[in-house]
Amino acid sequence: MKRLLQALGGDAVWPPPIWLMRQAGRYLPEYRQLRAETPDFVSFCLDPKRAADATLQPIRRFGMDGAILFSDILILPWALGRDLTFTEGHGPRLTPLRAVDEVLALDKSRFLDRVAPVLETIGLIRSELAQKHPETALIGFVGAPFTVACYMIEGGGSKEFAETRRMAAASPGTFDQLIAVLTETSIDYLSAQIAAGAEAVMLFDSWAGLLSPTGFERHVIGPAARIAAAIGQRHPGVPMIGFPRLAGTMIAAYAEQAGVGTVGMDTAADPRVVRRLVPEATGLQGNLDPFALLQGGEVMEREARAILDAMNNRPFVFNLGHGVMPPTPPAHVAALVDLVRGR
Ligand code: 1CP
Repeated sequence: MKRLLQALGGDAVWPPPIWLMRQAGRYLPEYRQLRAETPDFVSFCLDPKRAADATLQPIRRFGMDGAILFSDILILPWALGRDLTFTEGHGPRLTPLRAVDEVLALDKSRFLDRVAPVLETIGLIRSELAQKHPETALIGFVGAPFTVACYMIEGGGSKEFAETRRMAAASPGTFDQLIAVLTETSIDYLSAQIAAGAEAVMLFDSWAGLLSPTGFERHVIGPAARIAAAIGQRHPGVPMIGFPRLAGTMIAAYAEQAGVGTVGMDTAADPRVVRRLVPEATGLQGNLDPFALLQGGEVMEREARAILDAMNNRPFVFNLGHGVMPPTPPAHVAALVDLVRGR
């Protein structure tokens, strides 16, 4: 069995498998070149040949244990009929969603047709992996409902997501309906990704840490538990990773109740403490500081070894605490892979 799938299945594989969030992206010259051919980012994500190529670039260079589908968490709202553009330097822009009518108008009947190119991408990736990188497993993903709702309501990125949190408090009926639609469509989308060839799936809840404990239980743990239960029923044995970023002490409740087999730790989480907080059976993933990777050398080595020491003899997947930063030298990534593999 592929080492990543073994670890996600609950085995303490050592040395641990490694892949990195945002391992495909602007720090790679070959990515910048490929990306320049399609200035529109949504079109790039929906171009199966190019998206498969972007997915495979870090695998060809570093031989990671996991390949993550090249796409974006905002393709789901786009497929549900929301306008989406990515502007250079500003990140994503969506038409802000503020009214219950707009939730009711989300096009749940045709969204799977609109993501057909993404499913085709998955098939292309799997065939190249089978031929050239038989040890690498393909990870599919969605944004978790709360994080996707943040971008849909706010209309783009934000530090505080004030409108989103205001809606959750002031119009809980509307907010819950949006979360419910995102939960149901995420289940169908992940299920379609698995049917197309994804071997594991991940839920990115990048903004989970904005919520109070009660909000976290309701909008982060609740939807994750529904998604994990449905995927477990439809696709027994396909592992799921949940990443409730900046969850703090709520990582314990998430690990116990969300029903995902593996929990991603963010940069701020202390792996020695998390190890004690979460049940033995839960796998962990993370959490090297992306700035330590950017720095490389002794800083990176010291930080990476501390994580490895804390995770010894536990089902574990080495990763970053958040995505690779664009100025990161690719040589630092190669050195990290060697270090984790004990070479
Ligand atoms: O021009 C470019 O190349 C755009 C940069 C970029 C890339 C490379 C964006 C825009 N998205 C992606 C790909 C991507 N996004 C992947 C697949 C590639 C990989 O990981 O190797 C994945 C899994 C994501 C997930 C994603 N998109 C998240 C969750 C993880 C996280 O980083 O917290 C989020 C929050 C997004 C939204 C998004 N898309 C892009 C940007 C710049 C952002 C962040 C916007 C913001 O809040 O500032």
